[in-house]
Amino acid sequence: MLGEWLAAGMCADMDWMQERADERLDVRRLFPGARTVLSLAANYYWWDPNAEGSPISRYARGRDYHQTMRDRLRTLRRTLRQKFPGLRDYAAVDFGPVMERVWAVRAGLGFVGRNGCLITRDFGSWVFLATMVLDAEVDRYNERFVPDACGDCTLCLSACPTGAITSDRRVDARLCLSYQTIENEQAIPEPLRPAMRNIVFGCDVCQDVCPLNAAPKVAGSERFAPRAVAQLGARELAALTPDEYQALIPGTPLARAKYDGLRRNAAYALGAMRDAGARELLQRLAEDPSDVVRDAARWALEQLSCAR
Ligand code: B12
Ligand code: SF4
Ligand code: SF4
Repeated sequence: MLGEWLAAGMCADMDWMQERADERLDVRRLFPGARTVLSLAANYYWWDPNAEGSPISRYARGRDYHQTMRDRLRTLRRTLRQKFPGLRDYAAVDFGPVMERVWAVRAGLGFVGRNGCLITRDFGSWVFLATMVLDAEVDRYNERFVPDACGDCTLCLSACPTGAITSDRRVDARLCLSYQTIENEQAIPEPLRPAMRNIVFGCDVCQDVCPLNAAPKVAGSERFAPRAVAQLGARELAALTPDEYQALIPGTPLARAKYDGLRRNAAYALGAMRDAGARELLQRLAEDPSDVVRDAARWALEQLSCAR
């Protein structure tokens, strides 16, 4: 399935998905001697009335989850090695060449829904995944899989603002606003921009509409609590100064978009929302030294001039 997704070009310009595809498909190539895969999920859902309505997707509102999950993996490694000295492992969160959702399904943590997300029984899809490969066999491995609970529902398919979800549960990154706002460093393709209404970093639309996410539980760790940046709207994000950026963004997932990428996204969002109150700010950004910010602000100003 990964091969078809790559061959169809659905990974957009994420070349790193192509480069180590053989290791992704077989952990024994990634970690010779692999005998067991442990799959871990952590609930990150958080309710903070000041952050509801933020244009930043939920996963990115708190401290960078890579660090939190790595810390947890380190603790697990220490515990395992105390009990089993000499045990070797390979551990990964997100960036490692590991099919984390596939392993989570095999480990019985959940199933992959029509929106392409791993959905757990207890926490819906608001979970981060991490994977640890061991060079030893466990006594018992999972044999009970979580059944598909999508049934006849197709809410995520119709809600996706860009039609990025295919009928066979794949996400075409080229059309996905999560990819566009996080990974794409160039201008976002024009046909997708009007869909960026209140979407500045990441996208939660296909998870927000999911009935299996209707009763979320708040995460147990303060590390997932939204930071001050989650109280800002698209206008404030577009207007961030370098000093404000330094105070608010490092240590959160938002740092991946960098200063210009974040302001670029926010300018598109203001244009998509036809926010007339942002005209002056957009006029200033239309003269910004950054090409991507300038272009986004000019596009946004054009949207204001066609506003009814
Ligand atoms: C590339 C990537 C993206 C890309 C492409 C998304 C995609 N769906 O492929 C982009 C940038 C768009 C993206 C977006 C998001 N991502 Co992302 N992403 C990844 C990454 C690095 C690789 C995913 C991958 O291999 N894709 C290729 C496709 C073909 O594989 P797949 O997604 O695993 O899906 C296949 C399998 O699930 C398989 N399958 C389904 N059921 C079964 C059953 C069995 C038995 C088997 C064998 C296979 C199988 O069929 C699917 C289609 O082929 C993973 C981390 C990792 N290393 O795995 C994080 C990861 C998947 N992302 C994550 C998150 C949180 C997100 C976002 C929610 C962030 C956001 N809010 O904006 C969105 C969600 C978008 C969506 N609807 O999927 C989490 C997923 C958490 C979850 N509950 O599922 C991960 C696991 C990161 C992590 N460590 O927590 N992401
Ligand atoms: S994350 Fe947004 S753009 Fe991507 S598939 Fe889901 S709803 Fe569509
Ligand atoms: S919205 Fe419906 S179809 Fe989509 S993942 Fe949730 S239950 Fe499945």
